[in-house]
Amino acid sequence: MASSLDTVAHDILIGNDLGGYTIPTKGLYPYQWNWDSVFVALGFATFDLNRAWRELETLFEGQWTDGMLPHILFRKNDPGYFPGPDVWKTTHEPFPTSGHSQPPVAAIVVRDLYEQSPTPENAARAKALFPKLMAWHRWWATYRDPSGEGSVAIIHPWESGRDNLPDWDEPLSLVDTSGIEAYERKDTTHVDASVRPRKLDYDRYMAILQSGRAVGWDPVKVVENSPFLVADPAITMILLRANRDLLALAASLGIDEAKAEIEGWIARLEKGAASLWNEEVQAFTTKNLRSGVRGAGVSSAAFLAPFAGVGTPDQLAAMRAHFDRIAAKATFTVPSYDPDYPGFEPMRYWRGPIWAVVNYMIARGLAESGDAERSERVRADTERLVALSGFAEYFSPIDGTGAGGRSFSWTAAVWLAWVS
Ligand code: 2M8
Repeated sequence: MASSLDTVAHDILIGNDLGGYTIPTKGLYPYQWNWDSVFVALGFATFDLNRAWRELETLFEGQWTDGMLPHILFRKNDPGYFPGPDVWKTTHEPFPTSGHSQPPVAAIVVRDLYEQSPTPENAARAKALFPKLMAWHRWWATYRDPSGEGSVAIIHPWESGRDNLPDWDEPLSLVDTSGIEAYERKDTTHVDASVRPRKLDYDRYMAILQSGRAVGWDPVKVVENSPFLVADPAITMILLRANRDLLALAASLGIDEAKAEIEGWIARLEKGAASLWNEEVQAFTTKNLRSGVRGAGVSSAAFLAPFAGVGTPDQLAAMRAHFDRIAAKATFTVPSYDPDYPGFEPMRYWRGPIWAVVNYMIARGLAESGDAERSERVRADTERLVALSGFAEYFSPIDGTGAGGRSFSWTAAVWLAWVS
């Protein structure tokens, strides 16, 4: 029988549905976001599979001709969000978008939806999305491995989805902000500034955005021109996982001609993920491709290794040791950043708070790799957080306080698909 929180979660998804696509939350994020929509589809799939497919289909309406799937789709202008379409100045038709991408979780969920109900009708929908997924994954492979090491490089912290992660501090410190245009933030009119990125971060975000805009968002020139170019273990591992699911989907759908190309991507990403092992931190961390400097602490990305199917036995043992140390210290798992690291801030966005969608991926990987105990700890903690603070955007790992936007779509979706 559905609990009252299930009903609330269901109503949040319905309430944030603007007609075939869903916004993350009203006010703060009034557009369709890339990885938010994918998790939202998982939530819809628990009560309306047709609507779940629709979410993914509308998301891919934003795909560029070069294969890139943007991080925001601006279907209609909303002055409550900054930076909007007039700042990005992209040329996608029939509606504008942002100029870079976000974590490529879509193939994972397309496989889930198809396997939930492998009818001829759902096979047709999966087959229609398949070439679009291929084009997006090919875009990452073509343009985002400038080091040739196999890891995925991002050109903006927003592309990582983990906007103000402490690991971006060093690469961001090299970004020249002297040429930025005057701008006015809108996020801090919706939520408290103390739980959002700082002004200095936003200045740097704007400088990077302007560098992409200056080259017309050309995929090669963007990488050459960006003052920020960092290999991200989270995107590397998510793309690896997504390619494994894409390969399995190709096999179920009988699309044999895609096999060799996807296998090639998988081999490269396995090498790339391995290259991000940081011996000093004993975890997979970021790498600044401009300065060579490695991320100095353990972020939640480190725990995605089982989800991606990477890590030697020693590396996975080190990951479990970090998990147990952090779990003993924090009341709730999994903080976005190590509470023992000086850059940790329990309420400031991606510098410490817990995100239900990241917990979902971590727990799913742990369960799949046979670690039922740690997986259940993450699930139960997520359940306690929502019971305590509702469907917040993110939560303090120390006392469970909710922060950011409320009635948040992906928190509700993950609740329905996994927690409850
Ligand atoms: C946050 O990012 C946006 C920019 O993309 C923002 O702060 O304006 C991040 O948490 C990101 O991962 C998420 O997709 C987005 C919408 O929930 O909000």
